Amino acid sequence: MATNGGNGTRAVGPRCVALVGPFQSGKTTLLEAILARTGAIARQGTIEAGNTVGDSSKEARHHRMSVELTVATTNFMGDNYIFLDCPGSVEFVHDMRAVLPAIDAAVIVCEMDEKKIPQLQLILRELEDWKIPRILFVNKIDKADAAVRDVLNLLQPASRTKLILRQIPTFSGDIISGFVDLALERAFVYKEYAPSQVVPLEGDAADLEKTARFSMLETLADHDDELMEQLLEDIQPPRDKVFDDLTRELRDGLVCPVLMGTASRANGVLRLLKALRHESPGVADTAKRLGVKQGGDAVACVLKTLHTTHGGKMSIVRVLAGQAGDGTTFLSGDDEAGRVAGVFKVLGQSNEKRGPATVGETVAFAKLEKAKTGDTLSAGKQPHPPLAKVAPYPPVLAIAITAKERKDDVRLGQALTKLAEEDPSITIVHNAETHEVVLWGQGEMHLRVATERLSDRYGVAIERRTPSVGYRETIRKSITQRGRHKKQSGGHGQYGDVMLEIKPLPRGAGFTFQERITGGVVPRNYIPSVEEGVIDALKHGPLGFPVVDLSVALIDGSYHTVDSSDMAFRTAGRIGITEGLPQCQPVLLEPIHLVEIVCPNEATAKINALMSSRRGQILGFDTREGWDGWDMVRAKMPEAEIGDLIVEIRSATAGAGTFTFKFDHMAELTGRTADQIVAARRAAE
Ligand SMILES: Nc1nc2c(ncn2[C@@H]2O[C@H](COP(=O)(O)OP(=O)(O)OP(=O)(O)O)[C@@H](O)[C@H]2O)c(=O)[nH]1
Ligand SMILES: [Mg+2]
Repeated sequence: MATNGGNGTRAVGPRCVALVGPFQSGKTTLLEAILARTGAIARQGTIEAGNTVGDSSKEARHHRMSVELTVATTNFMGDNYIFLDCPGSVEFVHDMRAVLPAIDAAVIVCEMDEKKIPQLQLILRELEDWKIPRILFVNKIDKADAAVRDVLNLLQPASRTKLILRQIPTFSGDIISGFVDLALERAFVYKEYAPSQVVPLEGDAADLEKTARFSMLETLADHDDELMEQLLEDIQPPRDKVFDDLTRELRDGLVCPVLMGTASRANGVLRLLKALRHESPGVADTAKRLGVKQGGDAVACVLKTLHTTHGGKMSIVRVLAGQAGDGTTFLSGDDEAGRVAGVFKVLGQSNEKRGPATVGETVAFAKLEKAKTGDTLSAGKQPHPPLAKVAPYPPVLAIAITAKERKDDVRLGQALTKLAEEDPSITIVHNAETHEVVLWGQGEMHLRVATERLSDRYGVAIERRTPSVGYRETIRKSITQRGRHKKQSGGHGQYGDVMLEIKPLPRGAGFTFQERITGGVVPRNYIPSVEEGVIDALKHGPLGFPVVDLSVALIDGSYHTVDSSDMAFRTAGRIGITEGLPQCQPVLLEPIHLVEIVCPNEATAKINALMSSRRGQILGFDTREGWDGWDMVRAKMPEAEIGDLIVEIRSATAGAGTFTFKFDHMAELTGRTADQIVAARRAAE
């Protein structure tokens, strides 16, 4: 039935469709309904029973939310489909963002919930930016009321493209019992876990249908002059023309159709599948959008990287040209990505071995040891230019971790490498100064899941702490201080004697060392050792922190022909500093960062208050460029206060706000706060 596709044809070949949308809108439940409806699974599971194909990892089940991508293969009316169930939480958004470039279409699952509009807007923007054809599925219609008639007014502000209502609900009493499809002009009543039943379109519903259909056609006519004329002349356009327009305008990203249903009862699911079947584009359009030529060697895009307990490393890839299977060697850029050792069909946690993958298919390739998420793989002699690598958002929250048992240190290192490979939105930083391993991520839950994976999947129990703040100390007063090291204990003695001039330097100047020795009172060859001793001592000042912004000059001293040595002068230098600094009025320095917060503008006042309450100095706020209804607040803020800032920003903005920060300067800190920090440091030592 090759009708009503763009230019008259339905897309062919396997499709790759992502299920995206705000947190908890019902994506995983919708996937379940789709899989049951298409026969991939026998029975529709539920989140509550913990038996869904999506969210089947231990962490997802435990938290009752999606914490990673789920891939599911099915077949609908003879076509292969891969559905990518993406997490809705902003903390796990990278798994969604990484798959977007290579998909054919997205289904945005949303609710009639005003609070979730900013989140919806964020997701729609990403899809709009990538020019991904998209369909909105308004879920949880079983909980909706008459306000559903206003659904477009609620949702339109989140979308820069025009939304187009494809279905209107029909009521039985207060409850929505079915819908009218405005393109088909047919009425349906919902049946639980079964296809909706066609019923006569009559009475009120028929009148409402006429009006709603007219506005659907008007929107379509914005991009079709012929249709516009027909509407002006009151001519009913033929049904095929309406479908052709819907298809073309969806594929070109000119409109975003809105369907509705109840995923938990599989209502509205068949209509959604049919819209995907007839109207959404296929791999030919996607390859064209990405600039991948057909007819040559295989080209594929890595959507996700997994380390499985039994199969080793798996790369979820979409093949965008050619064919690849066991033994195919891939290049990624100029490097070899590896050789495929096993092709698998994926359904949630289960993998089934299969033959080579051809254009359009999404499969798991085993053992591509060097492939990374986002890589463009080429099976030819030449690398393929990178298609679209999505950089993760900069991390916003950190924890310091250590293996509970020393013997696990090496395994922890290996596990962290795998963890970061699976999830590039995690960053691991080794802080040489504090000897901390710091795990940076996208939020509390993200980091919690990361540590659960370390213990459950990789068997490394860890302890977590708040990471250290990068405090420093400096001095306010200059002095001259002697450092003398003399030891006479039989045989060779030790002798070193230096006079040091210690002076504060301006903020940011760091450390300088000079020598102003006259008459060789300290022989040349010992001077570097004096400097080493000084540097040693500056690592740990009288307040317990590294000392910065000072100059030390060696101005005098004495030596002994037999007993002096590099070692002795090093010790003398160290003693001079250790004894001198406490007399220089040491003062604590804390790092101050420049923070930029973006938020929907109704939250701006709250954000300002939040910044002030955390010792932030607000520099100003402005509308966010290119973002209607959003602001950007800029402030300077101590690092110590940034710690869990994201948690409060999210709670003030229904999860939509976020921030970036970068180091600005070190500032003196005195008084109670400083005393507490110094006392805590002493206690820790
Ligand atoms: N009433 C009603 N509840 C639903 C429907 N679909 C899902 N739910 C419930 O909504 C909650 C979230 O469902 P999920 O399928 O996990 O939602 P999700 O979008 O996958 O969530 P995240 O992936 O964590 O963002 C669960 O308690 C579901 O049972 C629906 O159509 N109607
Ligand atoms: Mg989910």
